[in-house]
Amino acid sequence: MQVEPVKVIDSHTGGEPTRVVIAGAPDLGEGPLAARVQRFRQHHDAFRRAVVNEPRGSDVLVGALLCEPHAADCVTGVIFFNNVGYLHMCGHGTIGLMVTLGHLGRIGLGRHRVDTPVGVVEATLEPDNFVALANVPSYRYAKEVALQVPNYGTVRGDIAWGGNWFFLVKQHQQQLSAARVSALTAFCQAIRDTLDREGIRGADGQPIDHVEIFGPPSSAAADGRNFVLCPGGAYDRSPCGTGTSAKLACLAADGVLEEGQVWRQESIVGSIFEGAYQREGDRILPRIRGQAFVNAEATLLFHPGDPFAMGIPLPTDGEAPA
Ligand code: PYC
Repeated sequence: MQVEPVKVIDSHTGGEPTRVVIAGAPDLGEGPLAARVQRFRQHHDAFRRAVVNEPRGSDVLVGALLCEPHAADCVTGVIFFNNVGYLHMCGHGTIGLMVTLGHLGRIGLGRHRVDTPVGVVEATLEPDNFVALANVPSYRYAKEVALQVPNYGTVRGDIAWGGNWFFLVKQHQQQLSAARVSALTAFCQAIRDTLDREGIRGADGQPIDHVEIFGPPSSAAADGRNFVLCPGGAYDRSPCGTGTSAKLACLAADGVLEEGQVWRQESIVGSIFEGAYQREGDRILPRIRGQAFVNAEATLLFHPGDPFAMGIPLPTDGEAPA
């Protein structure tokens, strides 16, 4: 069991929390970050649970473990994780990370490279806690895949990569309002269960672990609203950086958003990310801009007599996390 205290800084990006581990993390060795995630998963998964699961954390919390970058000229490496496993990339988390590094005085305003398990991303720290993230190349993998979803009937959606795998649904009977979070969660969970049952996956057989549904915005300040179900069952309070990248890839593929044109994506709690893209071959290069605030500096303590010092295990713990 972990005994050394762990230093963390909490922030939120459009309402979605990120907990950056700045000291006390296990040593994951050297090499590409994709290999280091495997070591994290195989040898230190209890640390993940201890940082983000109850009783210290909650289902919605995303953890960010800082590590030495492998790629050249990066200000840091980062591995994102949540209540059930590891994220390939995290947009809101990178925005929170940049504001956190700024808060610590480790970076100044301007452009910085960050190493992640799915490649280097660039993020620009701007005044007033805004961050513009140049995310990984994104693309639509499949268009209008029809699912027979128990209790909901036929649901059609696109499969797209935006740094994580998404199933994106434009047409449905759901009203997107914060008061309907339970119903929206049940709908998206039923979609994800169907994807799993039918063996529908992203490229290289990767699980589609995020479901994103769309509706009209609540005001003229945005172009659309979304609700995003994350892998561990929580919904994203932010408009989801990787989800907005996947959305941009679909808008680009449908020819309804021009290169450089801004798409303002509203979340279910009303926060907004601005997104735009440039084409690169058959991919797009998404740029996502949002704002984050540091809201706690804390030390996580591990009492030897605490039966839940390493977090309350979920029923899925012990299964291979995504
Ligand atoms: O912002 O990319 C994101 C994200 C993924 C899961 C939660 N937030």
